[in-house]
Order: sequence, then structure tokens, then C-alpha cells
Amino acid sequence: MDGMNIKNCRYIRLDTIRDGNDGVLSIANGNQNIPFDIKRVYYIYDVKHGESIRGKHAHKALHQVLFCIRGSVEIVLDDGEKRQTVMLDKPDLGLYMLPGLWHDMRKFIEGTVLLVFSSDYYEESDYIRDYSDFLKHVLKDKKNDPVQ
Ligand code: T46
Repeated sequence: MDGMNIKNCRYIRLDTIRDGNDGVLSIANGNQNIPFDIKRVYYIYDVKHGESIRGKHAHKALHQVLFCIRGSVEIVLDDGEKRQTVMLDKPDLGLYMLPGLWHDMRKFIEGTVLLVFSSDYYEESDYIRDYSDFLKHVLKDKKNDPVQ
């Protein structure tokens, strides 16, 4: 697990139960190892291998944890000051993304399934889909909370 050098995100490792040759069971509990009440679960799959880039937005209030439960995908994270690319390719290793984090998902290999636990229902008004609006949003937050 590489170090995380940017704000508003961290890894979450799920507890797993290994059953010899009979497989592994990974457990996600809302308000426990997933640090919010899970209101919505969605998953992304059948992404064309190659140039597809999803995401390209930030959220104002939504908390999410991403798990790549099959295959692999790169997540590019940007907190408005720094940018980091992380690879998700382990079913028990989640990426917790807090509000105020620009992200995109790219380099899906064939057969990848990206599972997302979300703290709220889908609400388009929670999305910031323009990068310059995101930078303004981050700057506004910093002025309100200068110790960040
Ligand atoms: C995120 C990343 C990781 C809905 O109607 N309901 C839903 O619950 C979701 C997630 C999406 N939609 C609609 C909105 C768009 O018309 O489905 C369409 C595709 O959504 P979007 O382009 O936002 O998909 P991604 O893969 O770019 O982003 C998704 C989530 O939307 C987003 O919150 O953080 O996965």
C-alpha cells in the first residue's frame, strides 16, 4: 500500500476471512470500517479497456469508498494543491474519498468491476464537474478553515 500524500482521502483495508482453498470473504460494515452510514451502493463495469476516463469531478458533501473487486483501475486524485495516482487492484483494499477531492478513474483493464459505497443518494447538485470551479471551492474552504 503506497503512502497517501494528499488531503481528503485514505485507504481502508477490510477484515478478511480466508477459508483455505475455498476462498476469501471480505467484510464492510457501515459506521464501522466504512466510516459513514451507507445509503447507496453502485458498481461500474464493462468499461472499454484503453482510453475510457470516468469521474472528472469532485463532490461537495458526499463520502465514498471505492473497491476494485475485480481487475484493476488507476484513480487520479487531486486535492487542489497536489495530485497523486493510485492503483486499485485488491478486493479488500478500499479508497476512502472525502468531499473536496477531484478524481478520475482510468486504465480499467478488461473485466474490471469497481464497487462504490456512498454516504448519500445520487444528487447532481453535489457534483463539481468543472475543474476551475473545483479550485474556487477548495480555496473558499481554505479561507473558512485556515488550519487545514
Ligand atoms: C463518483 C465516481 C467514483 C445516477 O443516475 N445515479 C447514480 O447513483 C450514479 C452514480 C450516476 N447516475 C447517473 C449520472 C450520469 O448521468 O449516471 C450517469 C453516469 O454518472 P457519472 O458520469 O457521474 O459516472 P462516473 O463513473 O463518472 O462517476 C461515478 C459517480 O457518479 C461519482 O459520484 O465519485 O463514480
